[in-house]
Amino acid sequence: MPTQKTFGTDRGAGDELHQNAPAKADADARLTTNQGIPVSDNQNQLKSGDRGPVLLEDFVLREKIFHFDHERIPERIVHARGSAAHGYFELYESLADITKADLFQRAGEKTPLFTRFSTVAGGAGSIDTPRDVRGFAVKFYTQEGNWDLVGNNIPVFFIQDAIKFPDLVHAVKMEADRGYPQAASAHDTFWDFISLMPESTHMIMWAMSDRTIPRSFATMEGFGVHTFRMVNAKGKSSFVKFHWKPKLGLQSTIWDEAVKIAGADQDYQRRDLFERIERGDFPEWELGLQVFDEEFAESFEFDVLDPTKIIPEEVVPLRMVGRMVLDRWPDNFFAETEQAAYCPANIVPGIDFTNDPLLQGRLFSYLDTQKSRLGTSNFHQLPINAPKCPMMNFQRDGMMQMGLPKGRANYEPNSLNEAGELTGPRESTARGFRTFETQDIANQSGDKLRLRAESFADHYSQARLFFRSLHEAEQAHLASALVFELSRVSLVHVRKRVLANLVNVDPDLAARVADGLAMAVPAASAAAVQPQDLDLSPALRIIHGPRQHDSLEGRCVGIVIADGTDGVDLDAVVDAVTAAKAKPFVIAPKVGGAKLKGGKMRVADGQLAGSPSVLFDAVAIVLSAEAADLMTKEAAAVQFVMDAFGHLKAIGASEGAQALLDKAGVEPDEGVTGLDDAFIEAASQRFFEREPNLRTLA
Ligand code: HDD
Repeated sequence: MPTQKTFGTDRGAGDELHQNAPAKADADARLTTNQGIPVSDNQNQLKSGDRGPVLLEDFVLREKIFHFDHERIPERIVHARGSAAHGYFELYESLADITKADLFQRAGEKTPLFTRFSTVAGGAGSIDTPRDVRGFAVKFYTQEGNWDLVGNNIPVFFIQDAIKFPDLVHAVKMEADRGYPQAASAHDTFWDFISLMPESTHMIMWAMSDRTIPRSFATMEGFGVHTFRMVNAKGKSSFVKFHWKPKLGLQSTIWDEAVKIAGADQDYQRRDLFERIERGDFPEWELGLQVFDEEFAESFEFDVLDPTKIIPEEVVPLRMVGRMVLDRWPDNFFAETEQAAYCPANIVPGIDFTNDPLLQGRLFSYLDTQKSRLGTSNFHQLPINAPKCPMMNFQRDGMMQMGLPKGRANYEPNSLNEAGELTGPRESTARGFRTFETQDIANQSGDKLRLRAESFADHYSQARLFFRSLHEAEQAHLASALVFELSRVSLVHVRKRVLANLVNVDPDLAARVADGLAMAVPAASAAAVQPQDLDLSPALRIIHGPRQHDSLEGRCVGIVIADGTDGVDLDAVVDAVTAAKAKPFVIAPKVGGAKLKGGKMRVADGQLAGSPSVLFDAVAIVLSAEAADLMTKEAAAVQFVMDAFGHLKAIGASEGAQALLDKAGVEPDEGVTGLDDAFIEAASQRFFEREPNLRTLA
């Protein structure tokens, strides 16, 4: 009989592990099973003899593998790919005039929150930078319960009625028979659905614009989309639309850049959010309210219950009421980000719904999906979902009950105490949530009907408003995005139908897209309501709009060095970038660093081949003439400069770097500078004038 050997604790494969392990923080910390039983060997299964077979009685192995086998939970049906952070909302001024919501009463008060950003179409493991709408979901842990503002980075939606949501999502996700494409709208089924759904036209304008290829979560807007209500202590209701405005302004990428980022860093936006928080550059947004009354709602030319319409900021200006700061990364991605259960039905006294038919459908969907995703009706007990205020009721039991409700009473009212008085939590007519009762324009009822209100029928005027309000570079991007997407549509009748809808939006846009497809412009599709020309809304632009960010703050500058780089030049650029509150990132052919002029080694932050310029907002090339000559034969270096130029970024270069710039086809313009102040000034912009000479845009 072979002698029993124990590997791992004192010899064998486990030994190496132990040798490499860092010093234990707590020498008494014992590894145990989930039942608390101390584990003696975490390196080897229990075997009969040293070469097997494995014994079924090894409960340590069985428990560990069993738990591992069940580590995944169903991913979200939509918005599966996301990243989140903790933070707070700080109120500027009391909003008691319009709402009794507790979080909006006391100026300066901070309310903790958890915010998750997401893409819509891709699975949990998909890339961060597809052309897609971004989810923008905020869970406020208020003193009167959790309020979830579950919005997007676009203020309108594809459909007007929730009954169309499964169709929309099926159409955009990978196609049913072939299982692709992942995280992309450029395919037949999406455009087939869209072409048959004229109500989606306004949203399509936004989806094809630069809004859906944001530079960072920190540089995009958020919107509650629907019209909500606020109700004050006197019971007066106002309508409200919620906006989040990024402190760093609106910044987007170029489509070619977004595609290349996907290859260079699948986690680009997740990493960006994490790193901003890590280095203390906390992402920040202001909360703006568009508040209006029934009189305005009656007179406005579109239905305020229609989620495919905006109210231009020029018509109802924003009241900026507070700011959101994200300052803490989750301790555990699964426990917090993955298990976070947002639900638009989570609303607090002082805020209320309207009859927007899309919102009403959502109120059902999210609670339902949580049960399927998190497996139990007790998902609200998970720390990330639990309210941070007292929570008391008589709901009991259910799978995975974590609480330990005490006492005999599990019903209300009850009088089980000796004095025979009513005890335990009771409903509160004074403080409890009461649905706003008054009949007004947003709360009318009538016969039971399955129909779309006539007031929802104008599908084109606001699409035209959006397109025509954009800067001409953005218009060209939008038209080119349509050409790209429709070029991936193999069904010619679908392309034609989309073009026919576009004629209603803007004949010039339709002609540009048709030309890009080498197709004829069809006649306009039949419009239920003839589109009208509305006053343009400059607030909708990114470029030269009110939220263009003209400073280097929060941006990242890639600085290329190599052997022979002048350390004085390098330090000057690094210092200037840092002083401008931006992040310098030094790149060398080898990550260990480069030998500067004079012989001193300078460690790099990244390796040239692994740090392409698509990852940076602007680039500086600090090279000696000899190094630049060598780099003309280095594809990663040439591509670095070529892409920076092609993506319209500022390029600051030392004199010696000229050979590399020439090889990369860089032509002089305002964005190509030396390493002086002109570079810092240029680095906060993109040079859109460059673009027509570089690529064919529709
Ligand atoms: Fe939705 C998730 C935003 C319409 C059904 N939605 C989800 C998330 C966001 C939105 C940000 C991710 C939340 C998170 O980070 O966990 N959804 C929107 C917006 C909409 C919208 C802004 C329109 C204005 N959604 C919508 C409709 C329905 C749903 C009309 C169904 C009728 N949405 C869901 C869902 C999800 C979801 C299936 C998937 C995962 C989840 O809820 O928790 O219930």
